[in-house]
Parts: sequence; structure tokens; C-alpha cells
Amino acid sequence: MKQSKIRGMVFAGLVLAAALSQTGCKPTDLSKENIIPKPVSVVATGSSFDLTDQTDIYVQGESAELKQIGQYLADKLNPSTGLGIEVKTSTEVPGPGNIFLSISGDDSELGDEGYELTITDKLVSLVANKPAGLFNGIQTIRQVLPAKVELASVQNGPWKIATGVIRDYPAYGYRGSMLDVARHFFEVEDVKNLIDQLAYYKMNALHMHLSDDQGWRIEIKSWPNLTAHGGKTEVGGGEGGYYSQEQYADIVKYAQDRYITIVPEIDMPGHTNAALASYPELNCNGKAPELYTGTEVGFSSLCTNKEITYKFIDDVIRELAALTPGEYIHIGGDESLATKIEDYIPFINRVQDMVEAHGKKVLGWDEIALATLKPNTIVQYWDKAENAKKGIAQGAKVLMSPAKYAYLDMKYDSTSTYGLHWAAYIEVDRGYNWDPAALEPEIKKENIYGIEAPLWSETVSNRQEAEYLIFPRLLGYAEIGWTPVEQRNWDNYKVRLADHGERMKAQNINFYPSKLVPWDAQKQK
Ligand code: TNX
Repeated sequence: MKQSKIRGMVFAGLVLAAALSQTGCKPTDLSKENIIPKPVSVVATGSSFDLTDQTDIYVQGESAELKQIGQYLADKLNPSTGLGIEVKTSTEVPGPGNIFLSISGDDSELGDEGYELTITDKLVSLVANKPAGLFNGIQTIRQVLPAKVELASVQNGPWKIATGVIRDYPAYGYRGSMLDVARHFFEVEDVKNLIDQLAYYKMNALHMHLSDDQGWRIEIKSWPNLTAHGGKTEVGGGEGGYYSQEQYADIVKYAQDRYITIVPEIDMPGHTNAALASYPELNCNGKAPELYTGTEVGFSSLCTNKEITYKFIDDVIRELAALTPGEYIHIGGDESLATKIEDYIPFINRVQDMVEAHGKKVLGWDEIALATLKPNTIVQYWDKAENAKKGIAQGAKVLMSPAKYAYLDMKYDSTSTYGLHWAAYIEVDRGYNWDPAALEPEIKKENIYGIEAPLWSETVSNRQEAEYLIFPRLLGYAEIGWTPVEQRNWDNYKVRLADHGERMKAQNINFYPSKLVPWDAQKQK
């Protein structure tokens, strides 16, 4: 062959390659997709499925719940693809070019939250035992499309999905985050925004820290001054705020529609200055202190020897339980430095009974293990492994939130604009590189209820600031909770995370652009 002809062919090849990358034509290898959390198993079959203006989402049967899941997916795909995907029902597998969501119920390995996603060049078929599994599966469908699918305005296609089979289910049953709305108040819209992000990463719980020294954030109708007075300010002296029961119920419903449980926390007996300031009778000396806008901890306590204290708690728990479809009420119990241990223990014991009397189970920070735990109580390990072990010895499960690895309010490094650093600097790799079941020899996988990454809000006062601390670390915690530890690896994760940088940008998330992540390498995809 002549030199010039070879050169010509090479040139044509280059042009073709450039044209392909220009149109966003994607490789057809499903195993190379940047899914977070990493699925349990991906088998690629080397072809691709095209999402076109002929594509619709079919759900099996007439289930309103399945239609709602289909609609969630359609609502996520339509703004950017402009394809006008509709949700339809069908008893059988639809024709080529469509997406089909169905319940099968006989694949025990998948459990309640797992799914199997089969993509051929003709059909995208998602099967799960339960609707929660389908909901997780549609997050995977979003993530195997190009990052621009997350933009809010119409983009050019093509919208190709690599073919293959993904089988996927979580390592831990509880995968959550916590938002402290007490130190700084966050509006309903901010909370909903976070809930959608949790859903995108297959997390299923949002713990809301609803009361602290600086503010009481949930309306309690039988004790109205808690919010009328106790909700009026926040750290730094800003105006604070609170959720009416109606607004709170709206958050709970929004979360429920996304298979996320809201775990409400009323912190006690410490961290209660806002309540003490609102009702003098809750203080041992009968005098209400001033509202507090600083960031110290450990100075307040409910009066554990007064009967009115228990009437108060019973009313609060009753109203909160009525707003809570989830199994758990979080009673705090941390840093009660102003409560004597001989008062603390009977207090926690009594409050556990009250929670149970209102049909709920107890979650509490690790200090509660100093008390006598009820059989279903869960201890949230944040500080002292020794407390977590005391909990395990009493038969409790442990929710893993070790501050040194899992606290979203810790600075990334000494230059971080927001955050604290009393526990550690938590760069993105440190936040990812740990195994909940290997931190302490006595805390084994079977003792662990799940993982939660809390955001305390002393240093962040709005969504943007909160996002800087939450993202991108949240994605790592989602993966720790979902993906089997043997399949997790930082070098592999950081490449997938870089792709999610584009997804976060598309959703206007103010994430911390850690230097440890190769963000730019993914940009052209
Ligand atoms: C400790 S974690 C606290 C919170 C603070 C946090 C700040 C826990 C149970 N108590 O009151 O906000 O440190 O990192």
C-alpha cells in the first residue's frame, strides 16, 4: 500500500474518532460506566441502546407506586433529552426502544432494595422484588447516561446506554446522612434538595437534628413557645426558623416518595437551651435562660428530677411519633456534661420507655449505652468505641458515624473555608478509605445497623456552604454503605468520582474540588 493511502486512512480514522467524540457517541462498554455506588456486578455485552423520541417508560400493571417511580425517571430525563418520554402501563414486555419496570419478587439475593438491570440494544428492563429496588435501579439508569442528562435545559443527543446486565444490592440496610437544622436553620426546599441527592446515591435515611441549644425547629402544638421563642435565632444571631407540622409532614412525604426515611432527633437531656429558654418550668431553678447563639456544647440540661420534664418529653414524642412513619425516634443523649451520670442513666431509661409507648424504637448517640438499653435500641457511634461496645454487649446494633472518618462538618484540610477540625481533617480519600466493620475488632459487620454521615451546621448557614462540606464526600459514604468492601478501591473510585463532578456541576452543586480527584480527565466525556 502506498504511504499516502495509509496516511489517508489514518486521517479518516482520526476524523471519525473526532466526530464520534463530538457527538458524544459513547463507548459501548457498560463495565466502564462511572456508577456511584459501584454496583455489585456488571456484565457488559458490547452494544448499545438508544434513547429516542420513540422511547417511553412502561411499568408493569396498574400500580400507582410503580407509575410514580416511572414518572420520577421521566421527570429526570425529559428536561435535558427533550425526548418527551411518557409513563405507560403494560402487562407484558413492551416493544423495542422502551424502558420496562417490573416487580418479580423471587430473587432473594436482591433483597428489598436490590435490582437487576438488563440493557439490550432493544430494551432497558429493570426488575426488582420491591418498589424500593426499582427506585434504586432508576438511579443507575440516570448514571449510565452522559453527565449532561442532569442539566435542566435541552441538550443534543445521542442518548446511548451501553448494553449488559447489572445486578446490585446494598451491603448495609441503613445508609444515611444527617442535617443539623438547629445550629443554622435550613428551608424546606434545601432539605428536599438534599433528599434528591441522597436518592441519587441510593441512600435511604435522613436524620434531622431538630433541636439544640441554639434553636428548636419543629412545631409542637402542645408546647407552642418552643418554636415561637426557641426557634427565633441560630448560631451567629441570624433569624433562625422552624418547620410547622405541615411543612415537616411535607418533608417526610417527599422523602417517603424517594424511599428515604426521615429520622427525627430531639436531643436531650443536654443540648436543650432553646427549650429551657422557652419554658422556665423545665429548669431546675425555674428560671429561663437567654437564647444562645454561640457554639459551645455541654452547658444545658433538662431538669431530670422534675415531673414536668417527663410530661414535656411525652408530649413532644407523642406529636413527633404521629408525624413519623419510620420506626425510629432519635433521643440524642450526647455530651450531657451538665447532667450528673446518676441522673442521666434513669433519664435515658425512662425516655426509652416513652418512645416505646408511642410505638417507636430508640436511636441515640453512643453515650446512651451507659443506660440499660431496650432490645431494639440502636447506638450511634460517633465518639467512643467503648460506648458502642457497651451497646453491643447489651444486644444493640450500632450505627456507624465515627467523627474521625464520617463527619461531614470536618474540614478537608487546614485551608478549608468552612468546617471544624476537632476530630480530624477529612480529605476525600480519608472519608472513603475505611471499612465500618474493620475499625474496631469488637464491632463486626453483624453488629452494624448501617452508616450515617452527619453534617453539623455551626459553620455553614446556607445551602451553598453546606454543599461545600457535603459534596463530594457524601458519595463516598454512599458507596461505603452500599458496595461490598472487597470491591471498593480509592484509585478506581476517584475516576468515577471525577465523572460525577460533571454531574454535580450540571445540578449546580457547590462541591469541594479536591486536588486528589482527576476532575479534568473526565471533562471531555
Ligand atoms: C459534637 S457529635 C456534637 C455536636 C457538634 C459536633 C461538631 C455529637 C453527638 N455532638 O453537638 O455539633 O460535635 O462537630
